[in-house]
Amino acid sequence: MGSAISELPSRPTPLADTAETGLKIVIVGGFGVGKTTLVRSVSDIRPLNTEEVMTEAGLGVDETNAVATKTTTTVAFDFGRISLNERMVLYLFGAPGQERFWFLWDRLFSGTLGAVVLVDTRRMDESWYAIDRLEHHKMPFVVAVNRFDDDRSRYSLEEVRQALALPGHVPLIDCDARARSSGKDVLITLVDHLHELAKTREMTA
Ligand SMILES: Nc1nc2c(ncn2[C@@H]2O[C@H](COP(=O)(O)OP(=O)(O)O)[C@@H](O)[C@H]2O)c(=O)[nH]1
Ligand SMILES: [Mg+2]
Repeated sequence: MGSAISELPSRPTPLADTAETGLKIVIVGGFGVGKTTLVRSVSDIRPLNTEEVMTEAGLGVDETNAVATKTTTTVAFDFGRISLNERMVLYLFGAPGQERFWFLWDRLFSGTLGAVVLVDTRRMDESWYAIDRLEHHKMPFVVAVNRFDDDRSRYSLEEVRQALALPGHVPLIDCDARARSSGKDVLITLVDHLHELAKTREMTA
C-alpha cells in the first residue's frame, strides 16, 4: 500500500475517472500546529482554504504568543485531495484550530473514516481537545508530532505518548508538515491503521 502512494506524481493532477472510493480524513490539532501546511504539502490539487490574514479583531482572541510568526489563520477549514491509487482518493479536511470554531468539528467528523492529530510538543496541552473529541466519536486516529526547528524541548515519542495518555494501539509518529513525503507517510500510517482495525473487526465479527 505504501509503495503505491510513494509512486504518486508530485504535480497537480486531475482526478482519474477510475476513482471509485473516496475516503474522508480530517486533520485536527491546536492553533498553529501545521494543519494548513500539511494539507497544502500533500494535496494533488491546489488546496482550497479559507486562510485569511488575521485582522486586528482577532488580536487578543487568537493566542499568537507561541506562534509569533503566524499572520494568517484558517477561518473555516482547509480542503485537499490525494490519490492513493487509481481507485482510491483521500479527501483531506483541516479543521480550524481556535476554540471559537470548535463547534464546527463535530459536523466535520460526519462521514469521516479517520483523523490525524497534529501535535506541537511546545504546546502539548492544546492537543487534548482534539483527542477528547475523537475518542468521544470513536473515530480512529493517528498522532503526528510536527517538529518545529525552534523546538528545544525534544520530547521523545515515548514521552509524548505518556504526556497525552495515548493507548499503545494509537500510532504515533514524527513528521514535518512542510514536506510532502513526510505528510504522505502520516496519511499512509492512518490508512494502514484503518486497515488493521477493519481486519480486526472482521475477525471478531
Ligand atoms: N519550522 C516549521 N514551521 C512550520 C512547520 N509546520 C508549519 N509551520 C509554520 O507554522 C505556522 C503555522 O502553520 P499552519 O499550517 O498555518 O497551522 P494551522 O493553524 O494548524 O493550520 C506557519 O507559519 C507554517 O509555515 C514545521 O514543521 N516546521
Ligand atoms: Mg490552518
